[in-house]
Amino acid sequence: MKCNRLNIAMIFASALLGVTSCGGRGDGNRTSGEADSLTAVAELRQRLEEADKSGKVLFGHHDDPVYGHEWCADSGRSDVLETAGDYPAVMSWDLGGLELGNAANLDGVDFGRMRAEVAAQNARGGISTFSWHLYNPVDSSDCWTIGDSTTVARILTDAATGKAFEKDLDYLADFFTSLRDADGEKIAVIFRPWHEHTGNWFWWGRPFCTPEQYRQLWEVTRRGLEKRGVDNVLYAYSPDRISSEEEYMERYPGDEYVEILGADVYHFNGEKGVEGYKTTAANQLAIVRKLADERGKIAAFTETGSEGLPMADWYTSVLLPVLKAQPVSYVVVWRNAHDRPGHFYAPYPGHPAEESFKTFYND
Ligand code: BMA
Repeated sequence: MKCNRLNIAMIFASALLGVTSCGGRGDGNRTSGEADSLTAVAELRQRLEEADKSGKVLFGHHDDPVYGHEWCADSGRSDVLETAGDYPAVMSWDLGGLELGNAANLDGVDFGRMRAEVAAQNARGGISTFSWHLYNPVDSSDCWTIGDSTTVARILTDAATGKAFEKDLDYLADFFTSLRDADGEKIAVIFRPWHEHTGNWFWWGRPFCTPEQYRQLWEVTRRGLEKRGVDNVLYAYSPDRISSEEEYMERYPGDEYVEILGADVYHFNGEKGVEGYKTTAANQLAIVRKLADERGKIAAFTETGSEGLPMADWYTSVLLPVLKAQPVSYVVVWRNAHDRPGHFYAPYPGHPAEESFKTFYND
């Protein structure tokens, strides 16, 4: 597909409906017959591949339409919509707590509402992606409780834990297969399990299992979901910051388990300074880009952001140059918590970063 704009365009949801020639369902190069012959998941893959090659980047925000800075559970709202003027092209969600049979996830998002918002996002032409901050199947402690380093091994070898994990997968499979459009067809989405495993903050992190055990965890997860009829999911692999291709690949589950190669890199205020983040993020994305191209995979910036946006021009001076240097299919910034005033990654109306965010969107 040919794109006539060389610079990055942040494609938001309405653009995906066909206003732009890149990545949208209204792509003039594709006949309706061709589109109809693709499964939903093949079509999602194709759209992401097109976005990935276009030099444009889809913008994503976690929990975008269900709460924002100082509002919660309203309908039709979104801090991104109320600042940039459009819903994000990608909405990110988390399934942590679903496996306990809870009605809402670990951040209080009702799963029924989430399901409805995924359908609304799909109807707008947007995409949804899911992470899973699941509770420990051994003792139901949260994912940041890392005292016991045997959990992954137990999922794989201990009958009782394996059974508990199979139950977790039952809940997950029921949820994924319940994502339906108005015609009752399954909606294709992205799933990004076992994220940031190169860090030491989740029980599946590098210090707490071997590379082989981590790979097996992916295998039981993906094969377990497939066995339960989940055929509407693309899988994303997303290490936290690493410094080499070898490190990126050390625990890679294998090409048969992954469609999207991602990276999570945050800009921690003061940690490394602006140039430190830009260099780290650019290096990371260059590794992702190279490996994705070699393997025929989609490249994505699966999580980033600057908490509280202390720099009013963060979107234009920091994130935009990183994406221009190394475009990928999409970028996701984390949530705007309604109950933690400083915990937000997209601006809200009246925030000093609003103007920079609009410029970023227009670019
Ligand atoms: C973290 C924070 C937490 C949240 C978790 C899962 O980065 O936002 O408050 O519970 O993600 O969404």
